[in-house]
Amino acid sequence: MNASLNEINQGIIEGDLNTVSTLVEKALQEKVEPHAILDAMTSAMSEVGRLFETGEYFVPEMLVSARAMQNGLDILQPALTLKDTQPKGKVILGTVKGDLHDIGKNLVAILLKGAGYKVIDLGSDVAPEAFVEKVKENGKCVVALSALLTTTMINMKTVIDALSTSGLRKDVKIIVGGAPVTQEFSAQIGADGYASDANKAVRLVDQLLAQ
Ligand code: B1M
Repeated sequence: MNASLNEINQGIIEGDLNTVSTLVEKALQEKVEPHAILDAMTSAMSEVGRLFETGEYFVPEMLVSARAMQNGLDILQPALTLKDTQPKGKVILGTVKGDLHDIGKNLVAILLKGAGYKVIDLGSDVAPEAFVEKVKENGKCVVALSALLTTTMINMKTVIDALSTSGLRKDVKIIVGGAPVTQEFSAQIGADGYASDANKAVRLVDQLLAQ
């Protein structure tokens, strides 16, 4: 990792809120490849997770690191997004009920926008009824569900069931992702596909809409 990427990585681990935005801005000015900046940022969050698991970090430390990461993403986003293109399709995206983790979901949103999709981001801790309402408003689309907790991933099935009960399941393709989610779980709950990271989520949406 080069020196500026290393500084960004450390800034996120240490939860250095203002420094991270400034460093990302500087790296972009120095023409560092935006995806390399993103990789340095996501690997910092994995390290934060490791520090939490080993008891060196607690929830407040995780929270400031997450804020530093989000500040950096806000600066990076324009460099990863296509401008003035006709949308290729619509994606309704959210982290499921009970789950506040939104960075992975935000990354999926940024890369989908970057690939030319219109993204309707419902945020985190989203109730199944909110997905149903948005699908009713928007018609045929992709519904993309994120979950980071083993205790909330089952709420993805609740969303799928709510869409089926409302008669909307046939109008949507449903994709799922997030650290505890697997291909097997995706098949088990009746989703149309699983992606292990945000880049793969974009490729999966491309494939599903091409069918
Ligand atoms: Co939380 N947390 N957290 N946390 N947190 C994890 C997830 C955890 C693994 C940490 C650990 O123990 N090592 C653990 C979960 C254990 C489990 O269930 N197996 C955990 C826990 C336990 C908790 C609390 C319960 C802690 C507590 O209160 N005691 C609590 C729960 C709150 C709640 O949600 N109800 C909690 C709270 C928090 C904070 C609020 C402090 C903060 C989140 C802030 C925020 O998001 N705004 C936080 C953080 C930051 C983390 C870690 C450290 C980092 C998550 C992250 O942003 N990663 C995390 C540890 C870890 O992941 N190693 C942890 C970076 C992000 C880019 O990766 O989100 O995985 P990720 O997204 C990836 C892929 O998963 C995928 O693409 C991305 C990469 O390209 N992906 C998709 C994600 N969504 C996708 C959707 C798709 C496709 C791919 O298609 C739709």
